[in-house]
Amino acid sequence: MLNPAVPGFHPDPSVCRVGDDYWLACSTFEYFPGLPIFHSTDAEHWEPVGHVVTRPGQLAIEHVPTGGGAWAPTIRYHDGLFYVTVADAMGRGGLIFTATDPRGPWSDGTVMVGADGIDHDIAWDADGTCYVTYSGLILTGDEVSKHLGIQQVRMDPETGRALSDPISLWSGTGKMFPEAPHLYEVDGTWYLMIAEGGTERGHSVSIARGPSPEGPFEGHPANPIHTHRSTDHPVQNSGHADLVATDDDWVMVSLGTRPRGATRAFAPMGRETYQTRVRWVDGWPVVEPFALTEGLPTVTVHTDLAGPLGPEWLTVRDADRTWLRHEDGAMVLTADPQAPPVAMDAPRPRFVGRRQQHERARISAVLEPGRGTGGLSVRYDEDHHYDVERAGDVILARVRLDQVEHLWSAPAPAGPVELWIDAVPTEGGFSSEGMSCDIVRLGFTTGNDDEVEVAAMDGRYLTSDTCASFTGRVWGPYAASGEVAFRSIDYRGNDER
Ligand code: 6LW
Repeated sequence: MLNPAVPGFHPDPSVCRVGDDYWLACSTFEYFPGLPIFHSTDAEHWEPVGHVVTRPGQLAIEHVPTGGGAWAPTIRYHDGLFYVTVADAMGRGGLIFTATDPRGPWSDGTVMVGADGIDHDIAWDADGTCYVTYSGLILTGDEVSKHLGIQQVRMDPETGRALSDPISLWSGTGKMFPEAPHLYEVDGTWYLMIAEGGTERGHSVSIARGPSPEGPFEGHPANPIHTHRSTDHPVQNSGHADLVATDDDWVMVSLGTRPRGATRAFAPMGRETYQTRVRWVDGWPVVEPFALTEGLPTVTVHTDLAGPLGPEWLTVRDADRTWLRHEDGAMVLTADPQAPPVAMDAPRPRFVGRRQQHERARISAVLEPGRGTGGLSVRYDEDHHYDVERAGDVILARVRLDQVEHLWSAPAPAGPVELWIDAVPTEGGFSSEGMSCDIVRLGFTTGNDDEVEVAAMDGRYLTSDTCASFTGRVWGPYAASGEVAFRSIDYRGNDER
């Protein structure tokens, strides 16, 4: 099967089928728009078709900490309505969104009461009773990070109110962080599939079965049904899975990372969506290992900034984007006068970015002269980003790693300037560079098409293994002061190994 199925940071995938259409949703944390929806007619090739969260107020991400916000949706269909359940972590809490068309618009989101946790699954039995099964991780208060295992309530999906007290269900084989529960009824038997081991290198998928949606569940004697831990598989951290039946067999979607370097320690793009086939043997699913697809073509995307940006362009904790406009064929970003001295240190920077989706990637943007300062950034979060910026008559390259800021500079050419950021995978080997995933080059192109590299920085410090597990690199233009006009943006990526 094509892998990655959805490259770039698209973790915690959930999938459902309605007729001949398959729909997939992923986490987006502090980014907006939130919870992308993908469509497929073959459960292998996925096309972005919209987002659940497209309006202020659907999530409360404006002030969530890094990695807070939209965690782990479940997408399901019941009685003519699509449902997406999700935890707005450190925001509104557990939510139920509904839509008649998964392309949108989706509802404002109903807060769940009585189902405190994350990774809410939603399922119905033949009588129409609704069950919300979730991971009982406590996110706030004195017991923050305490884990109550896999829990379940009966739920009124219209009001969001639990109709029963939480019951504890089978919670795996004893690995840490039992989460990502999903319920399935297959030929009269109920299956409870979960992730356990944590979303890093110990991640795995386990399953149990029982006579009812409330159990009791008996664990598969051959758990985990899927893991890549301790293997040399190029995709690691795989887990947090969902299952869907196709005409011929079943498909499992799962998150995974592509760590690189001599010891495969660093994954620049964070957790992506992968997929593989599943067949049922003796009443248990057998999951085929997934393989990376070789020889995919280079992807080039030219974004004309005269008109509105596509849905792949994200802002950070910011749903209104009043500071972004299109004028005279350019995109104009207005800086925040209240911003910190380093614009990309802001929790809500005047930045709009797209995911890095390839191991070798380059982004470039033509910056018009005058009016203000700004540039291009590759961001993991407000404490970890690399920027290339035009500031008056100099081009700055900046590395921000927590309290450390380092700058390089070069004279800026007159007139419009093309800024670029280039992620170049290392060749491996046991040199310092070879131990890393890639080198991130920051520079500009002169009017004579000469490339000037202002700085080259080790990319290991912008990965899900060093910054934080949940998101991935997002690259794009930002404004630091005044107004900054960008004429065009180009992205080029490939996965040559
Ligand atoms: C997600 C949970 C997890 O809700 O992290 O580590 C959370 N695993 O399943 C965000 O991805």
